[in-house]
Amino acid sequence: MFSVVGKVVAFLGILCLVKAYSISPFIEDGIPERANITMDPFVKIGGGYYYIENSKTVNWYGAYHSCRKLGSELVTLETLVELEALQEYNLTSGFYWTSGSDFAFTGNHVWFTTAEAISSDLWLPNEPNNADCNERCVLLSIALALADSGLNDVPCSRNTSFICESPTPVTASFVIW
Ligand SMILES: [Ca+2]
Ligand SMILES: [Ca+2]
Repeated sequence: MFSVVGKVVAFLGILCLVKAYSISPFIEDGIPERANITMDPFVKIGGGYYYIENSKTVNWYGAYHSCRKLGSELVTLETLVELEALQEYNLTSGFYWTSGSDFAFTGNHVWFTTAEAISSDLWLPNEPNNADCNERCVLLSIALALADSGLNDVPCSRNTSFICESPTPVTASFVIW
């Protein structure tokens, strides 16, 4: 995305030199409301763009594969605010795969896509517990109440729904005079 924006800016810069136009570029995160552009099948929730799969259930690896096919990643919850936004958007309770796992080091749960540690305030009570020494993948449990929503480590073979998170799009606009 940035390389495309860079090329456009370079092109307009040349145009500016040749024709003596004055051009001011503006680059911003996300898609402004005025642009009327959709990110289908992703929807904007809070500050991010997500695809919530409710109709089919797959194991963690199948969920990862499905998100990659959409050019996205399994959801990564950086903050409690992000969890809150998803919980408020989702009007029904449900279970969803996230990108969390402890594949590399048992008990050291990280977001698979960023390798960042999972914040301790996102877990459900008494989780992660690695029950039967067989829970390596991180499930998001969304309940009707935020207080009952959170993360749980479960077996990666469980078939469940999933949430994909798209990289934040960048919008470039130009004023020419
Ligand atoms: Ca995120
Ligand atoms: Ca568990």
